[in-house]
Amino acid sequence: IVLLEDLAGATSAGQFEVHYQPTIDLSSGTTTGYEALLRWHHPTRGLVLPAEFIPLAEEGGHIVEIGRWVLVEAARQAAAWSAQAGRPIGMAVNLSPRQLADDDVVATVRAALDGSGLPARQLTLEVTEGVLMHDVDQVVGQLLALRALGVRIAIDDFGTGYSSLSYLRRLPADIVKIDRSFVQDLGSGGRSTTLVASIIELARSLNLDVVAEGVETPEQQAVLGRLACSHVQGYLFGRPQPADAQTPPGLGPV
Ligand code: G
Ligand code: G
Ligand code: MN
Ligand code: NA
Repeated sequence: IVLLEDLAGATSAGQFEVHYQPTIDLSSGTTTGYEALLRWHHPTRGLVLPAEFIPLAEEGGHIVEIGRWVLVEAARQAAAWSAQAGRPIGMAVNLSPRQLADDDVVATVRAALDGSGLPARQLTLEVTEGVLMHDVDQVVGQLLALRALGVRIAIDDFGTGYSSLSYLRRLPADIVKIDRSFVQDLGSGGRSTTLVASIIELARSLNLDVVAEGVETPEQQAVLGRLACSHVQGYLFGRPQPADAQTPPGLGPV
């Protein structure tokens, strides 16, 4: 309850910080972009992770203002890294259901792009099955309008929902992010390897890019390489960190 009240002034008080986790092209080993992951430096509680405050911010509606700030910040950072690297650096930003249901979301995204100069194709918006708990036609309409700007849509935590295949049918998407629970079990002899192989194949036939999340071991990386997974994310390649703690993406191998 204290947290919910504290959320109201947190954005203007500068208590939020974006951490960035690299996304790697598995065949070349280069960083192609980053995922923006929000952190809250609470004045008395210290670091609060999104699992604790995003649900509250959803409920209280603060997520719209917070999300706007994240988009502006992340787009600006991606534009700066792209200039530094001399090549396009992508940025993925998580959008919660309430943000996507907001009438202003398209204008918000466009403003973040315009303000930063980041080309729209370098921005990915990540959504989960939760968005389908709102009016499906409205959500699909918003996603189509966002895509019309040129941004890409990723289905996050893919495979964990009750009807992941139906999201692929209903949501306009460009990327699937394989949930880390599948990746964790890779190579352990269970069914996960077959499931991940199937997701990658499915994505390929639908012309979608794939990002495997939560890669922590060289063994998992090797299996994903054999399965020709295009992109990976995980502690093995980099933890979410502040921008100034990152190796600038243009400067040397990752
Ligand atoms: O590292 P991690 O604890 O950062 O993230 C936990 C969850 O919080 C993830 O499911 C992620 O999608 C969500 N999350 C992180 N940053 C943001 C954000 O800026 N906006 C929204 N809506 N969700 C976020
Ligand atoms: O739900 P979403 O995919 O947006 O959130 C990503 C979450 O996964 C964040 O909380 C991030 O910190 C976490 N994460 C990223 N890489 C790894 C990893 O290799 N292992 C584990 N356990 N968590 C990870
Ligand atoms: Mn995500
Ligand atoms: Na995810």
